[in-house]
Amino acid sequence: MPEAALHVGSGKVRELYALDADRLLLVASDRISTFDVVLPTEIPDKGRVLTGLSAFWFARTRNVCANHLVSLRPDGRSTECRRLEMLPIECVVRGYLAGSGWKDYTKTGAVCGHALPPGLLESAQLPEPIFTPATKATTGHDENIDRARAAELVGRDRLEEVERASIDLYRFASEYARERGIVIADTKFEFGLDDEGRLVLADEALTPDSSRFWPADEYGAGAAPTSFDKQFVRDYCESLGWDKTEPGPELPDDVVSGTRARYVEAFEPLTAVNFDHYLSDPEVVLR
Ligand code: Q0Z
Repeated sequence: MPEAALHVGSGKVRELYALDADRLLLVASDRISTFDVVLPTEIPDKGRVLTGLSAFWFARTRNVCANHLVSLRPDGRSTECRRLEMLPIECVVRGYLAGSGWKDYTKTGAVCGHALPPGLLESAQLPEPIFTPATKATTGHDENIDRARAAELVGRDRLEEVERASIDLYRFASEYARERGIVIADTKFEFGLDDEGRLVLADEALTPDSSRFWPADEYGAGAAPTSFDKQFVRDYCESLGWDKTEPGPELPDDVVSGTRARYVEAFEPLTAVNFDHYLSDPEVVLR
């Protein structure tokens, strides 16, 4: 199998290779970041959980929006995808008031130009999911942008199309996940265009790395819920008094095993696939 593949990009925890002129290989590592720093300790199988979940959602949402997935590789951590012309915006959908959305709301009563009812508590579910686009920052944090700026970047009609697709995808996935014990508080999609100019969902989708996953049984408005996947890592890092600059701390074995278990606990109820079964036959999540 090892075919010539040119490395074309690195994310914090993923790598991108070109297979040929119109195919890319997206590889998810087991690296984990917290407070925007990649830690020196890996979480075994994290890349496989995220790749399997993403592939699962691509299979389930193909009638909501076309996507870039061509095939899931036997290693379970890499996917072959169609090479697209990527749109220069991050398509964030928020169903709950968390992170920068909560901060904006406390200051202005609105989130990225969406006026909201007064008196909402931190983590409250919004009356309707809202679309809050951002620009892709090459360094540091993505920057929220208003509709006018987003329309300048992708065009007015395309913006309407990605907003509808993003909200439809979020509604589908968040309802599905909520019935299985997971709140998807918000999520970030990336889209591209194929040679015919059709909108295609790309990148990873609806994973705990691109979304806030909360355990539904711990969810309540008025507090910041625990993170489904990274809470042990955050708590451990906070206990060290680490200043959150490079380099990050090594993780002890119990934090690693607890965190790996959390990823598997997100994967199994969502996909209805036993994770060991996924490891022996990744395509099970596409069926
Ligand atoms: C995704 C990224 C990663 C670094 C480009 N289907 C596609 N067509 C064209 N470009 C992309 C995709 Cl997914 C594309 N990224 C994000 C992913 C490492 C950067 F794994 N950049």
